[in-house]
Amino acid sequence: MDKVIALGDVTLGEGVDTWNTIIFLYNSALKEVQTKVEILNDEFQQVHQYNPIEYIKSRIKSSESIVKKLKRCGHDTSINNMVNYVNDIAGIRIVCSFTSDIYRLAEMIGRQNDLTVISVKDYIKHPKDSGYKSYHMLVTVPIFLSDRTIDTKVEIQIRTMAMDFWASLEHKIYYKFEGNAPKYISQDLRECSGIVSMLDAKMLQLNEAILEAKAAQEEEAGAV
Ligand code: 0O2
Repeated sequence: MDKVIALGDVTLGEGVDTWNTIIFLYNSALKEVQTKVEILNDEFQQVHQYNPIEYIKSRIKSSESIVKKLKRCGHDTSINNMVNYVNDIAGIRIVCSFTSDIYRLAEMIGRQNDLTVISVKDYIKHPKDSGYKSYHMLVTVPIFLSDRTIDTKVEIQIRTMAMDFWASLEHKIYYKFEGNAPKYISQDLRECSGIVSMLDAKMLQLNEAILEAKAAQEEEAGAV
């Protein structure tokens, strides 16, 4: 097999052609990871008659957002810097019903042989000051081209529907105020984040109670 190289180790030019090649690679990486996740979900459905995933969204970060992020982190705007310092150019968001599904999926993703997990940030066990909760995995996936193989980064965010609802709203507010939202709004958002956790815990508990009740009913029916 050809040598596998990391995208960050490739010497990159700064022209339109390089840009297009890079975006092609990130798009290919997104497709690869999305397919893997869909297969895991289908397998789970087949074995356990249950889908851990409610929906999946994927996107390539816009050039404006990439430039903003580079500047925010004090880097010059170059294609090399974008590849080396912006980890979420290719991003996939997996939205689950229950918190337990998040960890189950993360484990299944981590066990995929051809994915390399670079880092994990558990903002569920350790929420951000804003109240943000989500499970982030930075992985690389090999993209097999005709003459070489390039390991390409994808950020995977896994969260519940309630966490996703909160994060979408907070994202809108954050950007409206460019990070300077009035204190009472940030405070309210943190409180809402607590409510999200309570809702997630209650829904998980309810689901477990439903499964137990159903199993008991079936056992009873079988005994008759
Ligand atoms: P956008 O506009 O959503 O793309 P890193 O270099 O990876 O260590 P980074 O990128 O800050 O540093 O990593 P992190 O913390 O994993 O955040 C990556 C993404 O998670 C963000 O991308 C957001 O999408 C999301 N995120 C992180 N914190 C928050 C938060 O407090 N609120 C919301 N709503 N989303 C958050 P971007 O590029 O910052 O933003």
